[in-house]
Amino acid sequence: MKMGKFITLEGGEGAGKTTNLEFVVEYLNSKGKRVMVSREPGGTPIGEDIRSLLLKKSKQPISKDTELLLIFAARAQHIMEKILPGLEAGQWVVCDRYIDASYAYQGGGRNINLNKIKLLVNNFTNKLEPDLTLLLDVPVDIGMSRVRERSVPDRFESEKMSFFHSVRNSYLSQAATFPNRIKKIDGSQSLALIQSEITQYLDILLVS
Ligand code: T5A
Repeated sequence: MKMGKFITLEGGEGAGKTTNLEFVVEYLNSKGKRVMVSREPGGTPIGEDIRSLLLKKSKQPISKDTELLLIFAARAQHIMEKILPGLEAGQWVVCDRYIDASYAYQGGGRNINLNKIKLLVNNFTNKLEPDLTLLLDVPVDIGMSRVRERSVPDRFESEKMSFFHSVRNSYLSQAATFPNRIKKIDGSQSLALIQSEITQYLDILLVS
């Protein structure tokens, strides 16, 4: 059976993932691909409930291990209920964030040992890796000013600047470790330049 391809968009807060995800979907549709769009945390009814818990600011602190486990609970459901069935039906799945976000936010940002995260990846993701990850990289101050202009900050967006610097460094180190899969794009450029780079990566995937 011909499987679809799995593409993820990653980056810090306000990097432009959602904006460019729409472009990816339109481009793939224009090439005749059937595309399913999703996001993490979320993507399924259970996952969206978990997302609300994770993003909501509350007086009750969520421990970092609880946060990690909630994210992987949502992910396990997402993979089983939505991503794998979509890929098996030949759809291309385009997802706003996936496993790399856990290494960046929970590993880099929260300083959780990477082996703990790997254990969850190895046991609860069906070993499903993206075919292509577009990492939109922007300096933290640019990303945060975009986000703050837009809406009231959620629980993650309310973290200290040092948290976001660690997240960014962790993403950059993953991109350096997996250059074949993770394509780093300067997200502070104009959308036209960003999308012309994205098109080049998609064209390679379309013929592979
Ligand atoms: N999380 C998630 C974890 O901690 N671990 C995990 O494993 C996972 C999966 C929610 C949170 O969950 C955490 C991390 C997150 O904090 P989210 O909603 O996907 O995840 O994350 P956000 O980063 O909050 O999403 P945002 O919508 O804020 O950022 P985007 O999608 O990167 O940015 P976007 O496209 O909405 O753009 C933001 C603004 O900038 C403008 C846009 O028009 C928009 O107004 N913009 C540009 N302006 C000028 N030039 C450009 N090139 C621009 N690109 C975008």
